[in-house]
Amino acid sequence: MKIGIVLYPTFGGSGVVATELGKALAQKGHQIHFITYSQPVRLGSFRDNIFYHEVVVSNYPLFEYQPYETELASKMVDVVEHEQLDLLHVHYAIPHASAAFMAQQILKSRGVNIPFITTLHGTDITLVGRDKSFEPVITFCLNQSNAVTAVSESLKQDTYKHFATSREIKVIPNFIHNFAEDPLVQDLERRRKYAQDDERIICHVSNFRKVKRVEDVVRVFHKINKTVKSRLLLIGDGPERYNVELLCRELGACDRVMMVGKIRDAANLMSLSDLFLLPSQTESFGLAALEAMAVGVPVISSNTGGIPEVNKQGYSGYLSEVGNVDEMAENGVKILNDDQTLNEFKKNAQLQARQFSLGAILPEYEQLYIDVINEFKSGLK
Ligand code: GMT
Repeated sequence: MKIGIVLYPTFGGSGVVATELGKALAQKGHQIHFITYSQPVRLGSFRDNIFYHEVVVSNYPLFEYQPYETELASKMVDVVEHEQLDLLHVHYAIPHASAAFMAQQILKSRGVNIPFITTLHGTDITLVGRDKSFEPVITFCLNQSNAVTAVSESLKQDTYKHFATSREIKVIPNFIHNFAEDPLVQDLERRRKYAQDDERIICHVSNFRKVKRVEDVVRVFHKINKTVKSRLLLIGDGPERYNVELLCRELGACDRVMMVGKIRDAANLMSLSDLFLLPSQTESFGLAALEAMAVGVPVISSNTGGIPEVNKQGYSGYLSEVGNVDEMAENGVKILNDDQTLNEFKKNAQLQARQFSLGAILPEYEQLYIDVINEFKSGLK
């Protein structure tokens, strides 16, 4: 198949999932055309069957806000026509689904027919999308998409709760392919750059937005460190970073907190740690937690949204109410206190992550593509 994938090219989970999906499909022989405003960070070097089409937004002085959605729709029209694509798959509803609908209608007027699939990722539904100003457009696009998928059952239910749609939404969970060979083996030489052998490493990865509650990460770490000597490794960057730094200073914890900023291969660093913290306010899935589990790192998380579909209570980690930092810290100590318990959780975390392996999830997307293309074609007859 020839598939156009529209995505955010950043470190965010939806961009990561879309890029990894495209790479895996290309490896299976499908032709993949990424359409977005800069080269996706996870794309790496180019491979067979992968093409990248950049959306360039004009900077005309009249525009206070650049018309990205219009440029994106035009680019989709151009790529579909000239590359003769079979399908468009857009990740994150805003504004990709409405741009896809516009492209589909323009193409139809030119005698080209193509279906599009919308994959919902999270805040396009739970935060941004719920904003009343977006509601009519999102509801319309959900109803117009040739298929809609959500990355968790929780996100599917949230969509029905917040939008006037009864259309079928298929749950296809996020996936992972980067498993540690042995969840109990760490690269000690590299680990020693971050902590001493008698210290635990606690880790968090995010875009440091409010919804991630990174201050809770610092508070939970600070409490754990009173009982179990630890270091905190913060990966990523974003608007909350300054508040997080202030809190570290206030708690006198700066010397034990390492902020490494945005890095491409976070899983590599995560594999050096012993515990992952994800205390988010809302999280449709929690891809970062899955990435940690795959390299053998247990997870202390909130029990919000789709996280309980990923992290299993008392098995791959523990879940608590949002904001319950005391319980999160107590559970962290339970896991980190002795090597035997920690190793049990490490093994379980990886076993749990295996349920979301690429090999299990990729065929679901491929089948969906085939079904949507066939159904669309038969509707044209
Ligand atoms: O919705 C967002 O916050 C952005 C999005 C992204 O691009 O990072 O994250 C969401 O999609 C990820 C991939 O499907 C999920 O793993 C994240 O849980 C989800 N984020 C939230 O729901 C806050």
